[in-house]
Amino acid sequence: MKLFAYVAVAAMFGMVSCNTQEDAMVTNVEQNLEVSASDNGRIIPGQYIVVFNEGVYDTQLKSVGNDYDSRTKAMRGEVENFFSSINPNKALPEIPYVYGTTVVGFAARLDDATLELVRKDARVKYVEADRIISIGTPNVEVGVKAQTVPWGITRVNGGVDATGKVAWVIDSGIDLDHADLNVDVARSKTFVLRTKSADDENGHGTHCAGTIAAKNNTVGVIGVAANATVVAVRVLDRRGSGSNSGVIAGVDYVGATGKVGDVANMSLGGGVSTALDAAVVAAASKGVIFCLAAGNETDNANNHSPARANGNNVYTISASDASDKFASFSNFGNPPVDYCAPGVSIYSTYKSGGYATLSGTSMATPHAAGVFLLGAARNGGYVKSDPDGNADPIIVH
Ligand SMILES: [Ca+2]
Ligand SMILES: [Ca+2]
Ligand SMILES: [Ca+2]
Repeated sequence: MKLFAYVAVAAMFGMVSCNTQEDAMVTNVEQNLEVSASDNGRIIPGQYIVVFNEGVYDTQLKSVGNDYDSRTKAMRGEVENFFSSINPNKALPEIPYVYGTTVVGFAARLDDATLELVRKDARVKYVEADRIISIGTPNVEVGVKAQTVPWGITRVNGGVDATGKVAWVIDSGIDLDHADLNVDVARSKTFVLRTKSADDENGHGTHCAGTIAAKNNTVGVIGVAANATVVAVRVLDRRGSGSNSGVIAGVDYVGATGKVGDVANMSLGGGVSTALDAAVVAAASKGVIFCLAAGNETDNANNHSPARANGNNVYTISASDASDKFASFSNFGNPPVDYCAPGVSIYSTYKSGGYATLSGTSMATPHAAGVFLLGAARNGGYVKSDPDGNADPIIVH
């Protein structure tokens, strides 16, 4: 296949697979710095995700209610107090993100001495090295045509009106004024540092949004849950790169702001991240249905986050082609994979008002997200040639 809209990175590097997180993380920092040849999966030197033990800040967070901005503001104050308490004579470190809804914690740039103090503090559950998450640059066919029904929409019994339903697309943003999408601009938000808009400069997020919910009108495509509202939660930049810490911030926002019955789409992934998995499971437990790409490494999905996360309302999606054959690139393994969905040569909306054909579990996942927006999922037969020997059900409405 020539197109990989989703390129996760874990296979290139050593993984954290033990429970002694802190030591494993530090070891991985060193290993990864030695082997990193590109931005994909690279540890972000000196940047860490810190998760507090359950309950440490319950009292403070309860007093501010459930609003995302209030919770993150309160949490920022607590994190600043935390640093004052462990390091009273030192200036605050740079703290790009704080989390107050799903995992409770923060991301910060830490020198080695401060990192040691953080790791030893009794309030801290674990510390992870932050990493780059990156998606590949796909080949793109751009143009506006009379409305067609892409094969995947037909396969999952989509194209059903879902006006008023809401899908959160945690990705590169969404083309906010695309004529074939209903974007909730007010609730769209960017978590990419030094950007102000959730508008999509890559195209990947807009493509996912179109498969979920493109309008049934006279142009372009139609989504599985046609005419539904999409909200851009921008965590990837114009190159399709982001950080685990930024993705967790996006999940935290959806966990605080999403409503029961909404769907969240995560067509991204990377190495194992305990914090990212925990954030997804916690957000989903509040009633938003999360659909996660299995990944494109022809690997066991248990080696990748958030694909390996399991919990209530959490579904991991592998990819099939138009013949119901398992896509050669798709990750596998049950659990965590729950359903297979169309992910090869998928035509959908793209940045700047365009349309494009892409392949990947990134494209399969929004088919599942659309089905869940329409209601309960059904088994539409089993995928052929599933490499784990346990054929995944193909999701349909
Ligand atoms: Ca359309
Ligand atoms: Ca699962
Ligand atoms: Ca399987």
